[in-house]
Formats: sequence, C-alpha cells, structure tokens
Amino acid sequence: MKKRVAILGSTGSIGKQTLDVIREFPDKFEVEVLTANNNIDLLIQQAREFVPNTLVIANESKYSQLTDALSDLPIKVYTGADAISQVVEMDTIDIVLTAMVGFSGLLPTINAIKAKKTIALANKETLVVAGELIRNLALENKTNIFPVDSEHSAIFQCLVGENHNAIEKVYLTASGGPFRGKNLDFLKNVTPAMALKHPNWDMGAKITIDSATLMNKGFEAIEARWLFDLKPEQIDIIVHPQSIVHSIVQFEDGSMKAQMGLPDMKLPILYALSFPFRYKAGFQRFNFIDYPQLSFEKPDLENFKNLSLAFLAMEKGGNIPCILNAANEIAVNAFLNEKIGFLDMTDVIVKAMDNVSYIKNPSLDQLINTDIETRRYSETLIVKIIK
Ligand code: MN3
Repeated sequence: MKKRVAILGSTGSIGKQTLDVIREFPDKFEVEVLTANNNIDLLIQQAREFVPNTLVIANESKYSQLTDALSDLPIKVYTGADAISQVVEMDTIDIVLTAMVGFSGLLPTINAIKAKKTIALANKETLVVAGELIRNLALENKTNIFPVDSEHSAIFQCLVGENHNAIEKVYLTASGGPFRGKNLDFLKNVTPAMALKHPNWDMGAKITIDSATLMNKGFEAIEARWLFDLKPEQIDIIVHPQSIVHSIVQFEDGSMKAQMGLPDMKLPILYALSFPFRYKAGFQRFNFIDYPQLSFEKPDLENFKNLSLAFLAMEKGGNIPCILNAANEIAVNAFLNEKIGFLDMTDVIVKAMDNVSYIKNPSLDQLINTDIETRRYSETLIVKIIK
C-alpha cells in the first residue's frame, strides 16, 4: 500500500523538496493533496506531474485561472484558507506534511490531528504558538507528529529503540547563520540580501532570516520542548558551523547519541514519510576527508538577542511564545521589505512581549486573538521606526 500524502505549502522550499522525494519513490508514496498560497504556475506544473486528487489555492483571485488550466484533468480544485483546513480531513489521506510558513499552519494542523492523520511537521511555528495545545490534542487523538525539521528529526532518530529511557538533555546544533562572529556594529547595517545568503542550508526567505537572527534556533528549542516533552532547562544550543551533526541526545547514564549527515532536507523529509523504515536513497554521502574538523562553540547571546528572547518566552509560557512568533513574523516581513533594520527586529519583539497582555493558560481562541493583537501592535511599532 502506498502512503497517500497531503502537502500543505507544496510550492515552498520544503514542499518542493518533498515532491522531489516522492518522485524518487513512486512505489511508496502518492500525492493526494497539494495546497499553495499564490504560486499558481508552479502549482499547475506540480498538479500536471503528480495528478493529485485535490488542490487548494489559498488566494481566491487565482481560483478560476487554476481551474481553467487543469480542466482536462480529474482534479478537484478548492480555494480559500478554510478549504485548506477542510481538505486535511479527507479519508484518502494517510499523512499530512505541513510546510506552510508561520501562524497559517496552525488551524490546518489542528484539523488534521482531530481527523487522526499522521503529521509530518515542517511548520515549527505551530508548536511555538500552541505547543501545549497541539501536544495534548495529539495525545488525545493518538496521532503521531513526526518532525521534518532536521534537528528534531535527528533527536527522533536518536530516540528510536530507546523506548522508555529518559532523556537527560538534548543539544540542538546551530550553524550560527551567515553572521556568526559579527558584532552589533556590523549587524546594524545588514541588508536583506546579505541575510538571505545562508552558508549551509537552502531554505525559504522567512526561515533564512530567522536563521540569521538565531530566532530559528529559539523556535526550535520550543519545538523540541513540545515534541519530546522536555523542560526548558533540558534544552541546550551548541553552534556547529559545518551542520553535519544535526543534534545530540544525552541519556541519564551520560551516553550521547548524535545523528549525522550532509545538510540536505530531503533526508529528514524522507524519514518523516518512511518511518519506521529507511528506504535506499541515492543522496550524496558524507565524506570524512572533506571535513577534517567538526567544531563546536557557544552561541553568542550578546549580539543575537532573539535567541535569548525565545528562551525567555519558553520559560514564561502562556501566550508569550505566540506573541514572540507574531511580532517576529511582522518584523521579518518589514525587514525583508527594507522598512526596518536588522537589529530593529529585536526591538519590535521585545516591545511586543512587554506590552501585549499576558494570558497564562490561553485557549485556541485566545491564541488567535493574541496573534491578531500582536500583529496590529507590531505594525504600529514599525510605523514609528520608519518615521
Ligand atoms: Mn532546523
């Protein structure tokens, strides 16, 4: 039996790489649903190649163009953000790969879990915003969430076979991003073009900026907390510029297991789809001679304050991680549009965390409101910075 896959966000970086993986294993996987926000040309091309059961284009103004282009194929086409949340409930889906960017991944993921679908989670913001809620929902519905994020896939792979052996600590590795070793004087003049050049990983714009500020690693700490049921103090960040060791688990006897490989997202994507099996794949192999030294160092919290902000948000809990995420989304967007500087992003997030009202045990509705309120507030901060 082939696994029938729904890919939410198929035209983004992870979505495209997931289709690359599926193309390599036509006897193992089948594309059942593809969704995209705007990129209709690529979505049409993907639909022609994989002929899924159903497509969703979030942007309603592109619906008729999409249906016209595919009128010769037996594909159901829907539009709107609500449609994305609804299609994940389809009986014919075995696994939902969530590769949307930011807060938009939350509601479809919740619906997929309620429909008892296995989740391959690439949208880390879902766990940043509502980790506790998602974790409880997954336990309640007896649904597995398999990580696609490379660090979390590494931890997951280290845990296979350990059954009930407790984790003492996890070390999430970080490349350090393109500005490792730089100080605030340098960082204040960083442009979007400079920040979009990541040394090791080829990713979408939003996550590449998050990697440059180290916010991405902070998000990943929160993601790890909820995926693996850890306390904040059990999570450590270690900078490893070569991105070969993808993360490390330390057990209670002191033993450490690491998962290694060349930085290629196709590997964690395949593992999330193929678990518990490993399929023979032709991915490029690691060569020790190319990497005579693997190095490790402490993260620079003085110059990269976003990482500390994420840990602070994780420790405070409640709706603070949701505020962190929403302020960050607005700040990253403003930075990419050259409205604010690289370091201004941190200021926006700090002010939002200080000023948006705190809720200790937020419901889903309260999280949705926190997201809206934080976006609104952050936009007013950006207007002030521009003046
Ligand atoms: Mn990662």
